[in-house]
Amino acid sequence: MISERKHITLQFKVVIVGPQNSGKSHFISRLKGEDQYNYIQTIGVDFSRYTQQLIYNNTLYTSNFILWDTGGSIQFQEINKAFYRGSTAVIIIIDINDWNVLQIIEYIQDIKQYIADTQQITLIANKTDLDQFFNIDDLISLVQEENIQFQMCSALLNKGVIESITKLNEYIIRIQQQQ
Ligand SMILES: Nc1nc2c(ncn2[C@@H]2O[C@H](COP(=O)(O)OP(=O)(O)O)[C@@H](O)[C@H]2O)c(=O)[nH]1
Ligand SMILES: [Mg+2]
Repeated sequence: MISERKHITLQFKVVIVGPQNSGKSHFISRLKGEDQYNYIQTIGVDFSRYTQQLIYNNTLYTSNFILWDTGGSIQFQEINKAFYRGSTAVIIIIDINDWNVLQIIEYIQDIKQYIADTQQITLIANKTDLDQFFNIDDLISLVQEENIQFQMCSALLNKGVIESITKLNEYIIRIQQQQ
């Protein structure tokens, strides 16, 4: 007898933070399948939805991401803390050409003050197309120690964007299956 595949629908809030101009809104525009990104500075927070289906352990998962795209620069990090409430995951998008390892780690530590251990952090190093970034080996080992997922992408070239979200989705589903 062929067993029927289970279908589970999930919905989770994901907050996207990072310094101004790191590519957060461009990243989301790619997820939404837009070919052209028209730059508009994000004021406050923009909301979008992204749905992805995955089969995991013979179960079909439909994951509805509610994405909170936060505006503002690093000085306003304090303001973002209210946004983290109730989120399953926090995606930090940085411009990899802009910052060194120390600056990135400091930024992550700052955010960690405001979120619980159960909220997954994914670090996304964007703008890999510019090719001016440092050797990332140190960064990778540091984030692994902190149980943070790491992805690289170029929103401009639409490379690694879907992969980043898929990896996060798989992680969330795995955790959910363990519960
Ligand atoms: N070269 C390059 N530019 C990018 C990339 N992603 C975003 N940008 C550009 O960087 C600028 C800021 O992007 P935006 O998404 O608005 O930044 P936000 O402030 O983090 O939302 C825009 O001109 C984007 O087109 C990328 O991967 N590579
Ligand atoms: Mg923006």
